[in-house]
Amino acid sequence: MSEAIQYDAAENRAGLTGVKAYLLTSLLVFALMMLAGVVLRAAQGAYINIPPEVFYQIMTLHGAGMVGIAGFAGAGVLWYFLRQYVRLNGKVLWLNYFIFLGGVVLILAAILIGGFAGAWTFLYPLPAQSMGLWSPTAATAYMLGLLVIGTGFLLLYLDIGIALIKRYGGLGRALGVPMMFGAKVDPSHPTTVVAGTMVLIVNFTGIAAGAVVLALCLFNLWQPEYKLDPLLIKNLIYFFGHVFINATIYSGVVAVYELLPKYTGRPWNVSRPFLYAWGAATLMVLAVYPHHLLMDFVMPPWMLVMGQVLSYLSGIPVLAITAYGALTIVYRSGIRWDAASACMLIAMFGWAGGVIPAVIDGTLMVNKVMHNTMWVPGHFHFYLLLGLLPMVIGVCYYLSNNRENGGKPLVDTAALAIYFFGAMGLILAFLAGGADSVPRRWAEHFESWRFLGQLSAVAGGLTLLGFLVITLRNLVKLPQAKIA
Ligand code: HEM
Ligand SMILES: [Cu+2]
Repeated sequence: MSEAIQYDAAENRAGLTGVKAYLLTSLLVFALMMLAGVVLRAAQGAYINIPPEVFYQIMTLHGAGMVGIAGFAGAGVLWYFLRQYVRLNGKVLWLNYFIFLGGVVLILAAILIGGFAGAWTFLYPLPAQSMGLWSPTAATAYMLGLLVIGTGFLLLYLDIGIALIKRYGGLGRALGVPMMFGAKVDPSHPTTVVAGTMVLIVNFTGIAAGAVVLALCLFNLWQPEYKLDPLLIKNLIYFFGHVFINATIYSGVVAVYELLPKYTGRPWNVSRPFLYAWGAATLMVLAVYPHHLLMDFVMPPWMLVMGQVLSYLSGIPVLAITAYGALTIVYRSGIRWDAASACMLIAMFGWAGGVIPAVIDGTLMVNKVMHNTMWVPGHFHFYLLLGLLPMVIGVCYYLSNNRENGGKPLVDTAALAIYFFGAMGLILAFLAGGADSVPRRWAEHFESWRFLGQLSAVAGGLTLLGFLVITLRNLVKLPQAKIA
């Protein structure tokens, strides 16, 4: 069922250099965007003084840059492992790489030259009504940039989708649907194929919705008499945004499924609970997004109730089955610890830890108080900094160290520790701000809030420092690493 795909030399080279390019580009962009984040926190802590419109430009850059590169890095990780089981096209991987860069240029121009500062969520009618801060051209460049990036991703997913269908005779089979409903469970069906199929289904849907809403907003920008329904637009944007950022983790988690078995010498086989969890997540990730609209009282009540109830259910099954699987596979396995295997365990911690404040905020009564406070950046920085990023970093280390085997240089251990504790400090200060009702997305903070900003500026600086060392180490080793 799962004998590995054979690639010829040229295909192999295109694909594997592509994977390296994705990973290294991601590390560099993550580092640059972290610097932007530290600047934001330093400004909120009044360590530095920047004009509010510049704060919002940097915030837009940080938000859009981080979300985009998170998706890009997740795609690189998923692609690398999935190509073992289905025949993926390295040229399409590269095509998406260059389309992505093209989109980035548009977005950078919109923000840095055009002064666009409408936040990565481009909530209608903000891009069109800038109160003179940016022109419709700048807003166009920004939204066109997102549209271009989305198109690249859709092409990449198209190739993945075709490959999955060719190999497994349908997406349902790849996801393991027949095995959920009675067919004998085939333990050799790859976990990565199940996860990859889920990501493909949800992210294709999410990005397609994103493309629709971007096209509508672009049209409105140049034909202002063509009015849009703000509530519908907000629903579409958050549907897209929720799915896209969640899909980054669901892509990255295949690293855990693939690497832990290699480090422990124990297989990670699919089981019925595993398939149920991923099957349920496929549906729920698409339906949970109204938890972003809990304070929009004009929403149909049933949707808000669905948003709350699914918030409890949506993330939990896959997280539980993965965390449980990870713990049982590691327990008494005599696992070989190095930077890569340590990252996988940090990732499980960060993902699980970040889900807790997320679920709390998905509760209507809590959201009444916590909505748009620092609690929100608190939860998503938790599972992105300590969940997704360790998955990506771990894969970089795994590929960099390949064949060198063993050895855990002190510098890597130290860099990871600094990164970890810096990120924890940053996250806890965000959450403490949330508990104190400090609003998110405010350029200027009251005197009494500044201490938390200063604390996080230092913690964020440490995070960046650790991450820079990690980046440099991989920048030196990964390009020459022989990977298969
Ligand atoms: C050194 C690390 C980081 C620092 C210091 C940092 C700092 C910040 C700050 C200060 C904000 C604005 C908070 C506010 O609403 O007032 C923010 C927002 C945000 N950050 Fe980070 N961040 C870091 C890493 C990351 C990472 C790794 C990601 C994703 C992979 C990320 C994604 C975001 C997103 C999506 C927003 C929301 C922007 C918006 O509200 O429009 N950040 N960050
Ligand atoms: Cu959400």
